[in-house]
Amino acid sequence: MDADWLPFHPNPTRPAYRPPAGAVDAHCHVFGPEAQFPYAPERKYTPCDAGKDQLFALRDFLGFSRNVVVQATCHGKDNRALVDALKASNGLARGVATVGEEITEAEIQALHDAGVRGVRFNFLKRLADFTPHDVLQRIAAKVAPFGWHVVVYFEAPDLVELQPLFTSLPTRVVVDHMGRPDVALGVEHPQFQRFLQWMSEDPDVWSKVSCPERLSLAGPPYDDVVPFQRAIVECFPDRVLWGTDWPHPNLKGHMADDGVLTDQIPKFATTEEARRRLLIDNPMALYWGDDRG
Ligand code: 0GY
Repeated sequence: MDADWLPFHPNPTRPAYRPPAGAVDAHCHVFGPEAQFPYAPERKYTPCDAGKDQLFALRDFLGFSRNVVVQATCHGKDNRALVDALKASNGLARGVATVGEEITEAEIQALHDAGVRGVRFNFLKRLADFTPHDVLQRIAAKVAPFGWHVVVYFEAPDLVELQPLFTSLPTRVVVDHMGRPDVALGVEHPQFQRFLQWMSEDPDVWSKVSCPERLSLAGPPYDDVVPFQRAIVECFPDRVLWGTDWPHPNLKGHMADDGVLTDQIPKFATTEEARRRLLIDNPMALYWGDDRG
């Protein structure tokens, strides 16, 4: 299978906005290299190789201190590339894995020791095959004793159907990319209001205010997504995370410039305190909290 999407930006802009010391890029991926870490046979797309050294170089270039590396569907339940990156990071990266219900306690412990702090459930039909909800509940029950959370990736119209599952999970639930709102509908539309309502009712729900490049209709610098990001950051300052989504798998049409994405941060996190929570306090509590005694 050939790569069927654009390669990551070869030469991102140096952002004018400099993140505070200790800032975390809390959503990014590593892909391969395929020769060392083959892609999963059941994958829906084949990415370009995007290894840990390139990720860590981008981190330094943009002015971030740490990464949270999220397992993407193209590596399936084979977390070796993720674990390899975490181990090479000198404690500066934590991870979110994909696992099956067959995982043993010893295997969870080994992932935990490598720096994994969550599992990801992916509900996008174009990315992953359906997994019965009782299987997902059993996975969540297995990882909950380790203090892990569940990262969920879904599209806004599916929240109604998925909310009972999410509410039943015994862990925190971290939503990828704001639950992919339809930007054309606007923040006042019941679809996005339902998302805000859910967050306000359930203190265990967090959201990443990431991926404007996937949601925007206007294109860079993605100003049409700012009202959505800003609404979530202002309502739930203690439960928001941000990430580049490097290397931006499956982007078609244009490739995101990670410097442009970084420069977007002050538009929706408009105070120094909001940015400190978004980029340092929240991700540190979620991913490095057990390091602090
Ligand atoms: C993202 C978004 C996408 C891909 C994946 O696991 C994945 O393959 O999450 C997407 O295609 O929208 O967060 O990287």
